[in-house]
Amino acid sequence: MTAVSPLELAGVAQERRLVTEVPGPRSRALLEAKRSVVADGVGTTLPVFVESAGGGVLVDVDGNHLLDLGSGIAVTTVGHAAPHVVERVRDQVGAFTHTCFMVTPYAGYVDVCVALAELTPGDHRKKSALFNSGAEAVENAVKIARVATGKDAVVVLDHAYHGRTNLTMAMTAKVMPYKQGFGPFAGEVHRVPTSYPLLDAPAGVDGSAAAARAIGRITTQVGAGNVACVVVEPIQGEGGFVVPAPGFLPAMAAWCREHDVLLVADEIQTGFARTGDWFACDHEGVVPDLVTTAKGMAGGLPLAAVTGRADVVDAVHAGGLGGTYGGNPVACAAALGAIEEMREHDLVGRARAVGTLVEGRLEALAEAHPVVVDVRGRGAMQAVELRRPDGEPDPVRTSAVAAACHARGVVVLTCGTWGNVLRLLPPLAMSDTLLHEALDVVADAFAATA
Ligand code: PLZ
Repeated sequence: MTAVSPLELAGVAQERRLVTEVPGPRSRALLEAKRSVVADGVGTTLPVFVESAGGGVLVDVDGNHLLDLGSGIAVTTVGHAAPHVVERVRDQVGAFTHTCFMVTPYAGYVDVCVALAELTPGDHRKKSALFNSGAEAVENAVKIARVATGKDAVVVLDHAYHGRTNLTMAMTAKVMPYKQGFGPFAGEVHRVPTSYPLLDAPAGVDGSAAAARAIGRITTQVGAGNVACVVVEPIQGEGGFVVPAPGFLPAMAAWCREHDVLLVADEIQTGFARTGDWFACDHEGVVPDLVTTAKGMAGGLPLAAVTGRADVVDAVHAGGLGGTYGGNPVACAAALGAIEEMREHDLVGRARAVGTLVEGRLEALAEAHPVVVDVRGRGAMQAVELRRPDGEPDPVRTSAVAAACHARGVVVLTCGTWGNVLRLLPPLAMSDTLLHEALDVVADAFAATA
């Protein structure tokens, strides 16, 4: 699929067009207003205020058309206003907006759980519970794992990101900005080394050696008999788009199985077609006991889930899981629409094609600019890591490149423990033509900041 035509674009012209500087005067005025009433703790990557969006294009209040290589942090995988999402959400809002599933249920919630059981890794019997945000899903996966195993300890990896709530802050690695000053954090969270091929090189290509290192740490410092779950992002998101060396995840999964430890895959950023599989675990045939999902699942509406082995999920007593809004009917309608788009337009295949295109362009960048020391990712989740000639991370150049992209009308995001990774997460509704144009801009941004 090279054209965008199968996906409705909400009347938004699919082009980059700048009519003012970025941000323009209207956005700057709104930014002033934001400053006076919105908490400073809520940051802004690029202060253009959006008025409409469709396909791969954001239109701001000044009339600028920006190309979106961020998808609102991996959320608008199907585009910003995909027809099945819009249609189902409209119908649902017209019918009813809320009952609370725990009070009087509705079919949409059950339908989403059916889809989750079908699509998540493994063909065992699965059950799900729905929540509002990724962090809430991770919290609940830990609750379930603790009840199901009767154990307390949670093992997480270096560079992990799992959220901003108290437990998930403890699980997240990076202190600034996520944890600084917000402690004390939840207990019984233990961090072990992960597989980071660039930094582990040359041994880094051996995923089983990296797993042995992690397992050694768990064994000596936590004790397998105390561990409820090991939580992994199959490709790390905020931590730097770190793809573990082949064999790492299968070895961790095998160790978990052997020791009555549950493997929780946090697929909140990687899930739902993003990586060119339905889930990133599928790539190596890893079947986790529990999977957390959110983001791309619901085409922009807030919805998250924990899906897992029925016997594990059902270890929790009735009433132990829930929340007022979890699995809100409008969000469920959006998820059903987003999944329909993914199935109808083979967005899993499209993500692979996007991966090939983007990776090729990034490899060319790496050849031209020695600051790019690694090109990595899978499918429509690709990144470059930037380091100085002395090998130290280069967050300064990374932000300069991002700023240069923004000024030219292309939205890109950074990530990584050292802020030295430029990541690309285009909507899968974006055409090859627009992707190439956006990548031309990224290349210009590298040249302009050299
Ligand atoms: N797990 C793997 O990527 C969210 C956070 C951005 P919520 N990532 C974007 C920010 O600065 O807050 C994420 C994730 C993984 C969990 C989460 C948390 O999901 O929906 O943001 O709570």
